[in-house]
Amino acid sequence: MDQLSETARKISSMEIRGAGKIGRAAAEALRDFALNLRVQSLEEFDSGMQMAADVLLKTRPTAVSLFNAVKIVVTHRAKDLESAREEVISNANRFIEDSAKAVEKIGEIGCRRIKAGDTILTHCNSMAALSIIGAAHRAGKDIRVIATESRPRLQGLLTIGMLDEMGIETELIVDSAVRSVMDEVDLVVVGADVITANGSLVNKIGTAQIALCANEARKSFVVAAETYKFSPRTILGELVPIEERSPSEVMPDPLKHRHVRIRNPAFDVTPHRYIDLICTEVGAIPPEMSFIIIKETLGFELDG
Ligand code: RI2
Repeated sequence: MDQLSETARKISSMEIRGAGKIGRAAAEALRDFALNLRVQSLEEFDSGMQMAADVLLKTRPTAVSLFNAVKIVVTHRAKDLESAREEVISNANRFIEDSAKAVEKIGEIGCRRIKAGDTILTHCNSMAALSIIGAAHRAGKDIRVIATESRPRLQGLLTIGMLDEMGIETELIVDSAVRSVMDEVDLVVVGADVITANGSLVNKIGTAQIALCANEARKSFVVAAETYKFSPRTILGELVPIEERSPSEVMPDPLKHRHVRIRNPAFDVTPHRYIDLICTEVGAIPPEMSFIIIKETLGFELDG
């Protein structure tokens, strides 16, 4: 339990962050928990796993990768304790492996949309988006990247570090400079925390403004998202909860003003009409096809 609580704490505090990484960390924590769970019956095993799942699910309410990873790992058809344990462990290992392969495949698929000499704008720090950018660079397309700072957590600084490691020409801008540089941009490539059944995107705060700018300037807006970033529950009519984080992330010192409070929504919603393409590991799709992706790859949740 200690290890599981430690993973939950790290996800909550964003020491472990990025939707894909959160899913993989949850799968790893559940695998290790299952391995060490000392129980006598299948029922006790299932309720122990459910308790562990609940601890993880409480950490970040928006990222559906967490929910999908947990569901994929704990779902088993075994009829006895040891087979259930084995199945859960192999589910977790498969999820971790598939997730890494998916990110690579997205790079292969998405980089075909990038032309030699393109300038790409990206926001926050997405491994899936960086996979596309990295694949384009390795294909010798001579690209340039403009990365936003991504207040308040400044994940843009992680992005510029990774781009620099790859040897890609990069410029860092403050979030409010997006419109000023948009005329120089050929396409925007961002990651995803959630894709809904109607193809809308929930991603790091600021993404929706960037999509509006791109639309107004007639620039392509591309999303990089593994299929486990799609939300099955949105087919059932559920809205995606938007995580509001601590005001101290925006301003470390408490405000002296009595009538002012700081708000810190971590994500926003980009309507599907501003999205040109979603690159997944099973293909590049228009947002309108999201419903089909959910039905075909995540149908497990539709029974309740
Ligand atoms: P990958 C991040 O959320 C960003 O919003 C990013 O676009 C998204 O996860 C996907 O990241 P946070 O954990 O899975 O920083 O593509 O809040 O790495």
